[in-house]
Parts: sequence; C-alpha cells; structure tokens
Amino acid sequence: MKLHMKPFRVLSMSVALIFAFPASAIAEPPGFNYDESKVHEYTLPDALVMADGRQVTSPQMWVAERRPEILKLFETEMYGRSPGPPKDMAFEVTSEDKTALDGMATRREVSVYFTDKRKDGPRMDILIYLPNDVQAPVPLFIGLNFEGNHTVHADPGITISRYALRDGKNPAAAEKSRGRHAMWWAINMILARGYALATIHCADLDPDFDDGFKNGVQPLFYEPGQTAPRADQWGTIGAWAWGLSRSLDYFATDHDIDAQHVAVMGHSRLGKTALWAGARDQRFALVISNNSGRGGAALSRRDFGEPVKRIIKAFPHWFCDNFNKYGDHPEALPVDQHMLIALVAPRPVYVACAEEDLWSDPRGEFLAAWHASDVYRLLGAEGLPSGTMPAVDQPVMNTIGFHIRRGKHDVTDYDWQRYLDFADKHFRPKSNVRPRTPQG
Ligand code: GTR
Repeated sequence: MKLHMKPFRVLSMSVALIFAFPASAIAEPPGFNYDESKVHEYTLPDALVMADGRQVTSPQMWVAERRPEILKLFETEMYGRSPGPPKDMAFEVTSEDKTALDGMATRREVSVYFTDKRKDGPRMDILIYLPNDVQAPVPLFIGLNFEGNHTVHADPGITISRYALRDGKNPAAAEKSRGRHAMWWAINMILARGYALATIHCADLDPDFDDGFKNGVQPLFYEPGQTAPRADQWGTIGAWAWGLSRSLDYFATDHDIDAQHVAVMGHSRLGKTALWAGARDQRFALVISNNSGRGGAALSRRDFGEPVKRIIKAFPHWFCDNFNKYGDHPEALPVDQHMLIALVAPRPVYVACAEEDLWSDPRGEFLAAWHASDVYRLLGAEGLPSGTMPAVDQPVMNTIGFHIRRGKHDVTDYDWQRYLDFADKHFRPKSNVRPRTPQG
C-alpha cells in the first residue's frame, strides 16, 4: 500500500492524474531526476552563521539568538506561523477499557475540544494504548494517522473516525476499514517494549485537500473579516503540528503518561509534520521522521526526486503562501532542512529513509541530518559520525539517529524496532518497566 495513491475527495487536476495511477507507477513519477550525477551544485546556508554574518560561537548564542532566528524563518517562509492553544480548550475521556488487546493494554479515547461548544464544535480525538504491565507514568509515542484512529488496529473497541461516517457514508464500509493500516503501527510491539502509543486522525485538524482553509482549525483563529490564512500563516502541515502540541497539553494532565518522555513520529507528509512539530515545540523529547522527503528531512536545494516546485503545485495547502516564492528558486530560501533538524537539537532526532524511495531523496535526507550535526556538536551532543551515508540496514544511533533500510516508501516493523531501540537508549525505560502494583 503506497501513501502516494491515497484517495482524496477534492483534487486539483494534476494531483487527480497522479492518484489515478497504480502505486507502482507513481512511486517515482517520470520526468524528474533520479540520477545522482545530475544533481546540480548548491550552497547551503550555514546553521551556525547569523543572518548578519556573525558566527555562532556558543550554546548560549545558539539558544538566545540563532535558534529563534531560524525558527522565525521557517514560520514566515515555509510552514507558516501558528497560534497558541485556544482559550476554551477542554479535555474529556470518552471511553476506557482496561482489558483491551486481550488484557495487554488499557485503551483510552480522549476528545480535545477547541471551543466552548464542546462536542458540537471542532475537536480532535486521541486514541491511546497504555501497556498494562508497566508502572505509570509511561513514555509514549504519538503520531498522526492518515485515515482514522480505527485504521491503526483491528481492535473492535476503537471508535470509528467521524470522517469515515459523514456525508452519508455507509457504516458497514467504514467498519471494513478497521485495522487497514495496522501494518504501519506495530502497536503490540510498542506495548510489549513498555511504551504507550497515541494517535490522532490528521483530518480532525485539517482534512488533507485544498479547500481554501474552510474546514480545518484555521478559521477558529481568523481575525474579524479574515477568510484565509495570511501569506505567513499556517497551512495544513502547520495545523497538523499544532494539533500534536495540543495532545501534549493533554498528556501533561494524564497521570498514566510520562509527558517528559513523549516521542513524536510521522510517516511521509506526516513525517514532515513530526519534524515541524518537534522543531517548534521543545516539549517533544524525541522526534522521528519516517520517509518524510521534500519539505521534511530532505534538503530543498537538491534536485533529486520530488522538487519543491512540484510539491507546491500538487499540495498547495501544505505550506504557507510565502513558500510559493521558492518553487522556481529553492536556492533563494534563507533556510534548508538541515536547519529544521537542528531546531530539534540537542534533543534526539531520528531520520529514516528507504533505499527504493527515490522520490523522497534518501541522500538528501541523510545530508540534512549530517549538516545538522554541527549544531548538535556545538550543544555537546553527538551528531552523525561521518558525511558518508551508512550502508543499507546499518542504523546509526547517536543523538541523531539514521538508517536507510531495504525496500520502499513505507513504515515497517524494522523501522519501529529501530525507533524503540533509539527511545530505549535516550529514555532508558528499563528502570521504568516495573509490574503494576495490585491497585494498578
Ligand atoms: C507524495 C508527496 C510526498 C509525500 C507523499 C505522502 O505524493 O509528493 O512529498 O508526502 O505524498 O505523504 O504520501
């Protein structure tokens, strides 16, 4: 199953044509460069040189001056500025089952209401699995999902996503999609390793199509008379990342969750989102980019695989309008994606790519992680050891983690095993993994 062919309800002509092809035909769309020898030379902006030319010489200077400067550039030129939490936000636990997955887990569903209309207003629904044999509070992985919480596991107790039921859709058909994406989530493995898993349907925050920002969370924050985000305000990736931050607001109130040890993970467009969420919100303790490609971990300046121009054309809603300036001129961007990864420093970040996922430009993802290493080193953390890409299936696990695995654009058990190893290394949950007391 390829995410490239995910069906959308409203599509521009060009995107509709792309999605009409079978997955194998569109994995690497024709007419783009997949030849490393044809990549043009480029010069990256230096993460450790201020816009006014001063060299960043200390961790203090990074934290006080350069980090905010870079963050602001990503906000105004690429993903758009996002607001803080809505003033009337409220949480409600809507279901709980302590005997889920044959007693292995507690399943909890939580609604986060964004307005005082509560249930009748916009909201996001978090699905959480907590391992039952582990002493609370437990570290947790959070990731957005593509097609509804009920698609991440065949568990009949998960509430079907409201998007799968609206517009007169057939509940029996929605029921059939239960567990459809279970192979991307390794939930039993995550629980067995002593971690909790939480997920939210990305459409709760902003459905993934270009509707002029009518049905996502953006309108909640419009000023009087405003009908669309301004050129430097959030697009869809910004709204998705904002929702991930709202989940952290909730986790801080849930005594079963160790909110100091939350890892944010995402695949493909949701991997771009995980990086942006982790860059903006330093409460995320660990960040994982799975095959995030252009607009995620891959350097924008490399003309290999998906070009910046193409991503803007196919997905005009993902970024802020200011980003459109760079479609023909990625070299004019004041930032590149090594600086996005550097915004996570010195927190652990893992960049994972796949050998056959040329559209995502695996080498461009590696090089971004490598160039981010300068900032990690300045902050006293270990980046990647060398500028030579590791061989296939040879993961590197420093404060920056990296692997290129065999295979295609996908999330596999191999990927999850590495993320769990990486989290073990940085979160040291072993000291945490103790049987629950009889009172639980
Ligand atoms: C593709 C897009 C990629 C990637 C992918 C996905 O069509 O060009 O940047 O985000 O979709 O999210 O599945």
